[in-house]
Amino acid sequence: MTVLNNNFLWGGAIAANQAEGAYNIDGKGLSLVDMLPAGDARKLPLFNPAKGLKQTYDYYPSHESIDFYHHYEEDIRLFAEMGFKALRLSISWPRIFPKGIEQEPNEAGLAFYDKVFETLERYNIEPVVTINHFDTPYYLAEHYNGWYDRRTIDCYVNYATVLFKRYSRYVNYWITHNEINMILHIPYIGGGLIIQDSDHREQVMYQAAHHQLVASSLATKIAKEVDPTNQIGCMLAAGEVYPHTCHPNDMMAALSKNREQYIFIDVQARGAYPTYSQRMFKELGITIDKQLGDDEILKQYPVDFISFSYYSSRLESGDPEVNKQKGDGNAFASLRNPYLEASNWGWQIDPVGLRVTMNQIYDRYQKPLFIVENGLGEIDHVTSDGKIHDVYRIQYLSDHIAQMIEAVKDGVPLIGYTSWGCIDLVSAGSGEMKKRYGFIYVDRDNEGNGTLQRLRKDSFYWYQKVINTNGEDLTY
Ligand code: P53
Repeated sequence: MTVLNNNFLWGGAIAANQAEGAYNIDGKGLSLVDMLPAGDARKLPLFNPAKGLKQTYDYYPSHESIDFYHHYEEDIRLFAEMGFKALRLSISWPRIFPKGIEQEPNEAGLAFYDKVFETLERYNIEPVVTINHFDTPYYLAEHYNGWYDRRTIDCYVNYATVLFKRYSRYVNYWITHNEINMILHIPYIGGGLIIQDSDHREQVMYQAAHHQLVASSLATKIAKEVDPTNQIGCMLAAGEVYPHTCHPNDMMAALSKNREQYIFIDVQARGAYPTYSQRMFKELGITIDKQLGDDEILKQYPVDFISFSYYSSRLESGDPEVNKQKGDGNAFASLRNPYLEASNWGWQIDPVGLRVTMNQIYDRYQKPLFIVENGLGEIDHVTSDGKIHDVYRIQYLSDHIAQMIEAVKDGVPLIGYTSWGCIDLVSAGSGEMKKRYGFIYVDRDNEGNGTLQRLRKDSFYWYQKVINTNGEDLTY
């Protein structure tokens, strides 16, 4: 007896800005990530674009990336070979609207995704489409300060409308913004924000997030008008925050930290800012500038499902001194949990945390969930006979999928599971290729050398079996 439905959407996830390359081909405009270098040099422009974007760099990893733009047929064929039922991918906004402000879309950009969707259809793979995955046109960052400017809502709505009209015949599942709460951690790629030292940082970030929320509801409205069967999801960078100890102050601090991520999903799933936001905004010294009708539109058009990424749980203390020990292994700073091991990038591995997180999210919203990212970024070695024995990745995925199934047994309705970076791609946080997530290895290194040849890792065959048995056989 399988626990998961027969139509459970097993698959993988990629994003245009990390996979496609072809950054200036067929009329594409510059994206936010096209301005970011790799490795340590990435930190300055990523976290402080007001300073870091003034320089030019030798190498920009997104410009070629893994060249999915020219390899999509081969890559989709490999996904089909694993038995994928779904592929989560994003559309590059500046491929469709190079600057973001145009009225008419770039036909060559649209034609590319026609071909991708036709290929997926041929293999019976359901596309799950992120409309904005860290991919606001760079022009809007430069000229509007991205999502801080209300006009960006109109640009997005125009863009989303084009997508719904063109692709609703292929696409049922849409995600309006990737990891909406990431705007608080990496506001440049989350919101196209170039925050100056003199700015009130939180004011800028929460105002921009408000515009994203309004845009998401407006897009939901239009999606339903174009095709009532369209399913719209929000997307959270999830991961339960645990209290550092059982001290009540630590518990309260963890609760507040969790609210910092749930606040946007509270709006998208329930249709209104939660009551705790009033005190939160007051203490941050910010006022959200809303226009007449904003609250109404948020109320009327909540999302249909909650999608999220899960890599790790986090820890928070109520003692500011203790919180100073947080590591920066991740865009989410966290204290070390003594019960968990960490990856080479310091991401703490917590499969049970996935079960906890799923239950928390479902208890909160009672809407279907969709795990649209989960996985292990690690260094892989190719043996002399072209094999990649990535047992560490298999173990990570097996342990997480086992806990995912526990959560489904707990009663959580789950649409699907698309593991992150099902084919190796450029890391969002570090720009590296060395941090690999894929079932499929891509021959390309941190400096952009390599043949781009695709190789099946051991995890490829393991995941094929998992899908084939609908999650019954996770052994390795
Ligand atoms: P990379 C940080 C923490 C949690 C999720 O991240 C994050 C990030 C961004 O660094 O983003 C998601 O590539 C995101 C993907 C990203 C993936 O996690 O830094 O949606 O675009 O690639 C993994 O290892």
